[in-house]
Amino acid sequence: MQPKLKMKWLLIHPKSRLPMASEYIKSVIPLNLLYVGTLAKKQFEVTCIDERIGQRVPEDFSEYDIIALTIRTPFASRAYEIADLAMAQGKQVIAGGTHPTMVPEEVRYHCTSIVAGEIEAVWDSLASDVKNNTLKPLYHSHDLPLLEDLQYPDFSIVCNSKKARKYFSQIPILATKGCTVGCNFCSAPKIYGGNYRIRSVKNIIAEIKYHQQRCGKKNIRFSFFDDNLCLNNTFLEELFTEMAGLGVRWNANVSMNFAEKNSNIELARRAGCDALSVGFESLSQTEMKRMGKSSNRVKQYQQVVENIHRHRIAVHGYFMFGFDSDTPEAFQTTYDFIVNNQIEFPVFAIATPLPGTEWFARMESRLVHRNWDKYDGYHLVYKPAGMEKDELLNNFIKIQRKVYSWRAIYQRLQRQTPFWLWVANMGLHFFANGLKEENFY
Ligand code: B12
Repeated sequence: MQPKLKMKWLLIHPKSRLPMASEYIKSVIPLNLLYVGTLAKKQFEVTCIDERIGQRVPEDFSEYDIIALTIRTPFASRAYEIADLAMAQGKQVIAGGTHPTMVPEEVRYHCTSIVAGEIEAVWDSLASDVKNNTLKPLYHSHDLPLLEDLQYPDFSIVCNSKKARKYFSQIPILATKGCTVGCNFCSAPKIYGGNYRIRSVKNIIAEIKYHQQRCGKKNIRFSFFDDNLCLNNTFLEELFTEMAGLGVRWNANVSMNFAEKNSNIELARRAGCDALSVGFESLSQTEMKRMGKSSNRVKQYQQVVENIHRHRIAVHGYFMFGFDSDTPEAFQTTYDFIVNNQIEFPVFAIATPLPGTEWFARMESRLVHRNWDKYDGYHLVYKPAGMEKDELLNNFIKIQRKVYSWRAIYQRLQRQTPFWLWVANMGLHFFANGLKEENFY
């Protein structure tokens, strides 16, 4: 008797259709598809295509049984093109990721099944329904699976391809999921319902060692993809103590209150941290309150930066413009704050109401369009209250040019800045100089 052939899954990471998402820019390793692929590989044959690194999605899907797409809002339209083509060829299409989780009612028109939330929560029924050809329109478990012993992803799924050199070398890793801050512009409150889960330290350390073995060296760089690594001090102390001496370098998103405490940062540094990402967002306390991020105390911003720098860690600061109380002066105030405090890697976005968030519901009457391609933090998609559109965009370009001028780079990078941040600054210098207002419409 012939052995039964395994069903074939094609996992796809689509690429935004906008020219800014060029395949010459490196991409981060797709942790979402790695988790999906690692589960699927145990029972099915798995191929992965990542359009961002120049891998081409076939026109003809006859080779595959299941087309599985990960979808975030800025590449949702491209994902729909692929999904519609596969559906027209009679394929079973499964969609998962942030966009289907936030707006399943929209995504369902383009696929057979939606997985809202984490695949781990619904995997057993999803896999058996695939095999029995009884897929349901929606898989959504409201119970969040424990993370304690989260199985770590099998990186061979994406890293064995020749094009994998187009990925950044830093390795994505998760230690926690969720965030209790509850900013109303963020998707996390809806995805995780304000829950915060942590992996066991033993499990995380085992994954770090797996990567050291896989890469054949100790000195490797990780990027924690956690929403907020630092909400449980006991866990962090244990994790950082275990990480010290492993010889790895890493960066992570943290909330401001973590950086208000010096002992935390000292431990992070000893564990190999060389950059911390902090969402300053705005220098207006009123705005922080309005956006549900009162935990950001603007009066403490300078102190927070000083604390981080004192431990020879660089600051990767996120700033957003276009909030209702923003006026042209906000750009100058932010510029002064960044340069005076020598923030090594400032990143700017235009505030964007993301579908499914509380802020989106509030802004709905002010949206200028729902072209998801442009919901990427780099386009103005609603009518701002405190500025004319041109005024906002002009200033948005200007601040990037000023912050990434050679002079300001020199002023900001006076400390022992890690090499990768020099490279990032140089890249952003050229990027900022090439910006034109029409890029943002
Ligand atoms: C790390 C991170 C980044 C990193 C890496 C992003 C990347 N490309 O992977 C960096 C810093 C580069 C980044 C940048 C941006 N990010 Co970001 N980021 C995150 C963060 C904190 C974690 C993402 C992550 O990888 N989590 C771990 C993985 C394993 O979880 P997951 O993606 O949810 O996948 C699980 C499920 O969704 C499901 N699943 C996922 N895919 C699939 C597919 C199938 C078929 C199935 C069945 C299941 C399934 O199973 C997975 C395993 O459990 C999230 C917040 C969040 N919690 O999602 C924001 C988030 C994804 N980012 C967001 C945004 C807006 C951005 C930016 C546009 C912001 C900006 N302008 O600067 C840029 C876009 C850059 C880019 N080109 O992607 C939004 C996206 C919102 C949306 N509606 O799409 C989020 C949700 C944060 C928010 N503000 O709400 N980000």
